[in-house]
Amino acid sequence: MREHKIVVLGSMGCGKSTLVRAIAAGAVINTDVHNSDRQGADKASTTVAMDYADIDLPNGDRLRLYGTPGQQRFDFLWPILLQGASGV
Ligand SMILES: Nc1nc2c(ncn2[C@@H]2O[C@H](COP(=O)(O)OP(=O)(O)OP(=O)(O)O)[C@@H](O)[C@H]2O)c(=O)[nH]1
Ligand SMILES: [Mg+2]
Repeated sequence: MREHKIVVLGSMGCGKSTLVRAIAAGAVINTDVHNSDRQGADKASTTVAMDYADIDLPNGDRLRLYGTPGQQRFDFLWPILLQGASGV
């Protein structure tokens, strides 16, 4: 079995968490909280740590899917989440 770590990058509100939730179709680690940054994007909630899901692929491999936070003040998390990634 091979593991594939994929990280979803993008600006605030572009749909990273929505993408992870849609692909996972099951259990997801979700760190969204009430959004108080209305200048960044006028949306109800925002990710403050990461999104995560692991998905079993049809060939037996495992996809480890991470979503970054989008707010600029959480930029420091991007290189941490990118460690060991095979795709973004
Ligand atoms: N128009 C449109 N909006 C969508 C679609 N899918 C998701 N959205 C909306 O786009 C927004 C994306 O929000 P998130 O998935 O939280 O975005 P994010 O990139 O995780 O945002 P942060 O965590 O705040 O950086 C939400 O308001 C969704 O309801 C779509 O297919 N079309
Ligand atoms: Mg998000």
